[in-house]
Amino acid sequence: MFITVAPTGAESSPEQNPGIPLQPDEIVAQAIACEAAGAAMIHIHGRDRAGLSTMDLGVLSEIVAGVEESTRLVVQLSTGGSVDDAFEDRLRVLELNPESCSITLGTVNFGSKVFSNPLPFVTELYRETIVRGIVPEFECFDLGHVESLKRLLDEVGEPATAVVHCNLVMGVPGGMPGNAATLVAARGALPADASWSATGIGRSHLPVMFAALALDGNLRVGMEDVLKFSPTELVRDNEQLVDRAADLTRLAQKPLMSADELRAQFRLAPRD
Ligand code: KMH
Ligand code: ZN
Repeated sequence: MFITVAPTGAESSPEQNPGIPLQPDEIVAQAIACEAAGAAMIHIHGRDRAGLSTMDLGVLSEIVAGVEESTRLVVQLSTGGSVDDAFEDRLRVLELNPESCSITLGTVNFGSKVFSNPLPFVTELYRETIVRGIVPEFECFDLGHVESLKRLLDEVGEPATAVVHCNLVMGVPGGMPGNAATLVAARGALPADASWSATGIGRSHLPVMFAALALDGNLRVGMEDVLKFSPTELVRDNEQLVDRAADLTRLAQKPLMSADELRAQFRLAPRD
């Protein structure tokens, strides 16, 4: 199995947790530590100088260049951005030809905001990944998104490298709850042979991780999803979260994949 780290996200602020890496050099430094702790893939969001979400290609390129120079992590760019990012900016991210990108399968309430993903936009994103040879990670925030994924695959065809990889994002206020029963249902509804990981937001982080391990799933952890390490303690940095996930994985006696092994599983070209 493998661990993805999502170090930054688009919504959280340093006031909530000063450990979130926002600027490219901070993200790269945490990426290096996370790879050493056991991560194989990194899910990247960009922030501007003020620390707000940006999909500026210059910022994203700087992060990608730094991560590629200092680690072997599989690079996944977010096309989700923040709830406020425009469709055209989210689509333009693919011009950077990352190895992987996220694609969310439907619109979902996101706390008091709306994370908008109309199906024509989702389809356009997906078609572009096929043209460019990018491995999509299908983000499912709700059970309905799993059904939309199956319809998308039926309509458009298989992904660029024929690997269907999904991430179940659980516990967003407005999405599916982060608990074992829902994970069992969502996992059961995925296309046969799909690769999958799960991530629990906030308080659902540990229950989702335990349930995913029990179901032979992969894990996504990181400060995009969780800012408290325990009810009384803030997360120090992303390495701390990857360390804990790697410890649990070892306890569960599941070998961890390296980034290059994940590349091979995703049928991506090997990196020099
Ligand atoms: N920030 C969320 C609204 C993704 O990266 O593709 C969307 C998100 C999903 O984080
Ligand atoms: Zn994200």
